[in-house]
Amino acid sequence: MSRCVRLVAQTLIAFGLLFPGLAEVRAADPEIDRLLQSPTGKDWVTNGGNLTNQRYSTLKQIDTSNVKQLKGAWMTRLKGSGFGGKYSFEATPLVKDGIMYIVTGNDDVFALNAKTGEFLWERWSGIDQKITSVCCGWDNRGLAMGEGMLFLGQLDANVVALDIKTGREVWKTPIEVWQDGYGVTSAPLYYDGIVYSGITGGEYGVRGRLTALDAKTGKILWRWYTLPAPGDVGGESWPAGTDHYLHGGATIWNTPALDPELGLVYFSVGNCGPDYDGSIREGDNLFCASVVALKAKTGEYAWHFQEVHHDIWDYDAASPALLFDTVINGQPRKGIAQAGRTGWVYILDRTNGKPLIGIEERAVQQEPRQKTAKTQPYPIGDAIVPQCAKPLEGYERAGCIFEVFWEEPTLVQPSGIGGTNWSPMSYNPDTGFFYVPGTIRTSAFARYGDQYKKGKQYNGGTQAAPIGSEMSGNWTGITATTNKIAWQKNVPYRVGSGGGSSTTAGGLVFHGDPSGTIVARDAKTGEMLWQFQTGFGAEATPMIYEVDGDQYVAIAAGGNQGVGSANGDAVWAFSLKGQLNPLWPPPPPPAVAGPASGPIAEGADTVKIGDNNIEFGYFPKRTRVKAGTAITFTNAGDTPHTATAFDNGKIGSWDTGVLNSGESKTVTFDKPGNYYYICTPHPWMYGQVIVE
Ligand SMILES: [Cu+2]
Repeated sequence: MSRCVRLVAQTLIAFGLLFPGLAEVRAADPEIDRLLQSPTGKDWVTNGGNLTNQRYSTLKQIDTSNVKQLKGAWMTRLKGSGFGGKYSFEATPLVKDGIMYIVTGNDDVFALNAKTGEFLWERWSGIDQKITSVCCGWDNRGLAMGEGMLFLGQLDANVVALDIKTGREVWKTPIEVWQDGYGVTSAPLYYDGIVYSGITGGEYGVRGRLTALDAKTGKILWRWYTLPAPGDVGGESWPAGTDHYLHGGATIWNTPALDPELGLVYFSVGNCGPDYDGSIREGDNLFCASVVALKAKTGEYAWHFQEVHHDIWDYDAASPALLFDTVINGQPRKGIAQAGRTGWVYILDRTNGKPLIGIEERAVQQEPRQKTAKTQPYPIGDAIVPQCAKPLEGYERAGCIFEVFWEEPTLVQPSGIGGTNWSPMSYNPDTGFFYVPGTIRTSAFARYGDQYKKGKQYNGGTQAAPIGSEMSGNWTGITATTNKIAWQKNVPYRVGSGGGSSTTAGGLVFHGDPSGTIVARDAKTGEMLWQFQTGFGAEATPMIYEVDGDQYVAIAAGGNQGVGSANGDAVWAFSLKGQLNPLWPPPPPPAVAGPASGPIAEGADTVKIGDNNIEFGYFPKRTRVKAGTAITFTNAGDTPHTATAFDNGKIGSWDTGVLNSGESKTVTFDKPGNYYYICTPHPWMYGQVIVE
């Protein structure tokens, strides 16, 4: 080895670079780029910890022997930002040099002293409160940093750069228009002068894409469309002569990962639109429900792997893709893994997108009207959630994963929200396990027709959970080299739609819980070693950092509107020197679907939707009236809602239609009976009218 090469090698080892083949010569922000390429330690400078999205911290002051002593070091309430029924609080804080940066569901950003929780600056987004393109709760999954700036995507489809010292806006680039159905909920990724952003709108007939922006100026460098035009790679997977490629969804819910040595950026792609109606989009429908790799500099296509062909179940790839290195059959391998809503972890070779352990294409049940795909990929290994629905009274059809459906409601597990929804899994190189959040829930799938209308919901069906069906969750350690379950722990509430996991060299896995607790588990066994009640739904992913020699674990606690956990605006940090005790538990989220519990309003002939700052609910939820009563449904919220009959999964025997903010519709109930209803754009909202 020449002296020069040796010096470079020593420098790389000193920096502990993950990608040792890479010698970065010029970078726009050499320090951040070095941290992004290194194992995560004192600082946590990007959503997934570093470019791998592993969420693995090398800090080990807190370990399996002392984690029981953890207490609150500080707790800060973010002045009511993102506090309310329309919000979820899923962001992972970033920490650099003792300063924490956090964004709320209202896209407001706060800088806090990471040692004390004191405010350093705040930037209120001022975003339009009447945005109608938010499908699934107001949410922002986090920030990126580089070149003295913080970067965020907003629900109004702007990507914004802030001065990291003051919070002052440096640039703002509209990557789309919210009125056309677009928004951003994912945390961007910064690397080597480029900001990569996903986009949402998969339920609004949009055209998904990854957008790369110049970090300095905000100028759009390139866009790569997840819906190929005719003639593009994958264009043949859509019906010829149609414009589905402009409205077929395939949005990006989470932060990409990046391998600088291979020069590739990786991301997971969401569902096709209309979600539940495959009849009008014959073909595999690339790149819906896929993992995609592009050349990081130019956005040129490198490879893809589609997890679900011609998806009609909303089984998209929503959780972030994660890079890891391992050894299989004595060979070092470069892996990428993604936890799907199907309940499987898809483990691939990140150089070429081929399965690393094995994924079989198997023939599946057919429904010609839905133009179903002939085969579906079945990963070798274990699914983390049950993949067959139990029969339920009132439903004629129930089946397992990929069970077909048309207009007759059909029970299927996993549900269309997973398996694993948006929440990130983590990977611990010491155990070789992924730590995967799972939702256990049934969907009653039914298709109906839908017309594309600009900026409006475009679902083509529903997947509401049957009234009275059970909903729960689990945490699973999956062995990365076999895709088999190493350990699994059931939990009472759904996880995987809000918070994910992080893991440490101290042998621990940290995650939040909808009941409000933050939990530490033994990374080897899954045994719960510590829990602490934060006082609010703890449905964000924890992160780990160090200030002045002390290790901290931090989590945002503000609830998740889809799960129904308690709202809040808190950030907690825990350390071995912490003095703060737990708070009282908030009301738990529902573990059974529907309006089954709660008071009945006698004689109430008005129902408000989204009233009282609880956007995704009916008030009263249950009412009892005499036959012949006319009930007036009024949208008192910000978002368009409906009240639509839900009879054992069949919808629409009566319907208010879409009510915009302030609009009302009266429905007369002539016959005695029990009338359940849902909101079709938000099928987790339930109401009940009992007619005597
Ligand atoms: Cu609604």
